[in-house]
Amino acid sequence: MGKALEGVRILDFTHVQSGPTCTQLLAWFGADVIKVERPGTGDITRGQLRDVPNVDSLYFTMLNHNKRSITLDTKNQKGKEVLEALVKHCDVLVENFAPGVLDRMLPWEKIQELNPRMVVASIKGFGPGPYEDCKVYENVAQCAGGSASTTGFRDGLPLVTGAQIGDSGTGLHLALGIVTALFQREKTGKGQRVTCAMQDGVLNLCRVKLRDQQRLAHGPLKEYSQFGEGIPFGDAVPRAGNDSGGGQPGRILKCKGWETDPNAYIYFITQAPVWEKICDVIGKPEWKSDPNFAKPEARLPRLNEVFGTIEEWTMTKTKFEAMEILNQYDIPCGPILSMKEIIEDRSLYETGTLVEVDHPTRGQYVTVGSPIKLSDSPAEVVRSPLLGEHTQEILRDVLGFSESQMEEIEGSGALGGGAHRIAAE
Ligand code: CAO
Repeated sequence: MGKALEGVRILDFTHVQSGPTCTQLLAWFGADVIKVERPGTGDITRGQLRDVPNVDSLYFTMLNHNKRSITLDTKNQKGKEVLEALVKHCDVLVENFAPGVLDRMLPWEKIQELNPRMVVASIKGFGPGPYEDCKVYENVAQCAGGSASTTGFRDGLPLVTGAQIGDSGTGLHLALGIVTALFQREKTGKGQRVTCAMQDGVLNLCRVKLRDQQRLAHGPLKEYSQFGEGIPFGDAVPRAGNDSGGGQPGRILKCKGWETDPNAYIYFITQAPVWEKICDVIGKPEWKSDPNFAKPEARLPRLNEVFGTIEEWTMTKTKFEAMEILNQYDIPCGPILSMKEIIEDRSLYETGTLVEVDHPTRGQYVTVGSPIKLSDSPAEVVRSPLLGEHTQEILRDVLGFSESQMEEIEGSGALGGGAHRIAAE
């Protein structure tokens, strides 16, 4: 059996992170992703945060696997003709330009005229409204989508998170929108526009905080530590530190070695069904019948005492020892893993979650493989393309241009004066 998205061809105008995560996902599942890049520079991330001189950055390589690259100046007359030919030969156009750029490059009406089956998918920072014309990067989206105001500690600044929920999160949303539109096209024969605003994507991932905003009207949020500390709530959802966002209270607790190891911690959840086991493990069997601790509701005002006592126990164990013991009793918990620990975990390579990739100019590096595993369409990770590596191949094999047509296009400067050839060599 072939790959799930085999036969789907994507015209990829994405750059930086949000859009490329989306098209990388589709490429993993077998779509032919043709990344169109500006001659000379290409995706700006090729040169950003470089660790090795003159080599595509990890920023770029880790977001652009399994794609082909063509350099094309879409502002050049011949380049425009190539672009229109590509539209006719592709199923989906994906872009995350600043607002208005695609309309200037190739308006929706023109795309429909060229290829009524085409799905056009866009990421923007904001949806229609007061901010629709704004350019947006990851942390702007985290701030505008409600994440930053609810992340961090009550007495500290709003915090952005290391998880790229604005960029990669929106890319994921868009990928689902694209396959959904393709599924509908099977029935209607028509393409449609798919749009995802990064603010909306972040908010979708922060919906439990919007839940809490509405619960505030009916009283304090008792599972928040500040309730037990007697600190009144204001009119907006506060930052909750490491409190669990759900109905089972949780905290990050110190483990053996925390004084010197910044990651010697464990996340511990006092799940109600295993409360009695927790009491036994931490040496507090009397809490099982104590009215102040026996029932979840009774524990809520005492979370500092509960977790303080549990922490006295976790501090006698390393995070891995604690994990091993707690798992025997089905007590939900998780070690705080550093990126160093993750990259050294061989079991993640066995599942394809981490992958070692060979790159012609960089050598070997590690990347994150597909977190979505399809039994009949395994996602093999193929290195990212060099700038313009597939320009000739795409003009010839996808668009069917003859040698003389290709020479004419090349002569017009639309491909960047041969820069693609040099890069490919
Ligand atoms: N040939 C010729 N011109 C090209 C081209 C090509 N192959 N590819 C792009 N361009 C041109 C565009 O046509 C546009 O020109 P005009 O403004 O004259 O029409 C120009 O490049 C700029 O594109 P851009 O606005 O997308 O790039 P930017 O650096 O100004 O902005 C960003 C970058 C990310 C802020 C903006 O694209 C954006 O807001 N995108 C939407 C939100 C998003 O995805 N943000 C996440 C990025 S990851 O953190």
